[in-house]
Amino acid sequence: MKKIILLLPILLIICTLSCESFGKKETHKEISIEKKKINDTLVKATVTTKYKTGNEVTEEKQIIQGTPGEVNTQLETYKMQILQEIGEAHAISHEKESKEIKKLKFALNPKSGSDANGTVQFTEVDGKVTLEAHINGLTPGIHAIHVHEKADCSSDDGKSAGGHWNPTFEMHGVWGSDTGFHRGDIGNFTADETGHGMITFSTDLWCLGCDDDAKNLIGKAIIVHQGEDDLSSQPSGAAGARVSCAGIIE
Ligand SMILES: [Cu+2]
Ligand SMILES: [Zn+2]
Repeated sequence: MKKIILLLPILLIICTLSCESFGKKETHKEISIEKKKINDTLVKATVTTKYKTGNEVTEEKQIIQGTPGEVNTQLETYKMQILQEIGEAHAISHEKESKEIKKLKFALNPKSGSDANGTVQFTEVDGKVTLEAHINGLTPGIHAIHVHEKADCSSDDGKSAGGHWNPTFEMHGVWGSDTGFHRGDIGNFTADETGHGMITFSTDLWCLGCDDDAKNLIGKAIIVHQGEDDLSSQPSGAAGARVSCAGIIE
């Protein structure tokens, strides 16, 4: 009995020395990496580092942009640094790869005394732009739709939008034709008996806000015509009045 009483104080002292780390809060670091492909040559990686100490969480974001090779090299270096700093055991790493999607949507407004209204949406994924237009209030039948050169729908007849967008100085024609075509020559679509029409169109010859003037749609306009594009008359297919207009702006 006497022996036990003597031992107790010694045990307590040992504990205050070696159990100090018990009370010390550990910091966990959680890293998530999100890679987005902007186009074939450009990748953007967002590295989010979360530091968790007890209930406290702080977050740090770092953006790395460059060619896929450059980004991967930088990410590897960064990951090595973190592992050295905190030890593999405490690092939880998530990696997610996704594609950057750009989306723009505009209202198509009636022109030339028509009732033609609707929406046009552009989506860019992986260097390819898709247009989707829905129009109501058209006369039933075939209508032309083009990209015109200026995002200016201010005039009543829509002529403020200028002529067909033709950054490559080619002839008006069928999209993809060997004899040339405007980068705005989308073509025709049909409105049903209720006056509704829709068209989808995809191409890698367009972009939304890139540096290539021969591809960039920003600053141009979408025009829907009263008539059909004959796909041969110069300079614009003899498609008649401009019945709906939308500026493509960022
Ligand atoms: Cu046109
Ligand atoms: Zn044209």
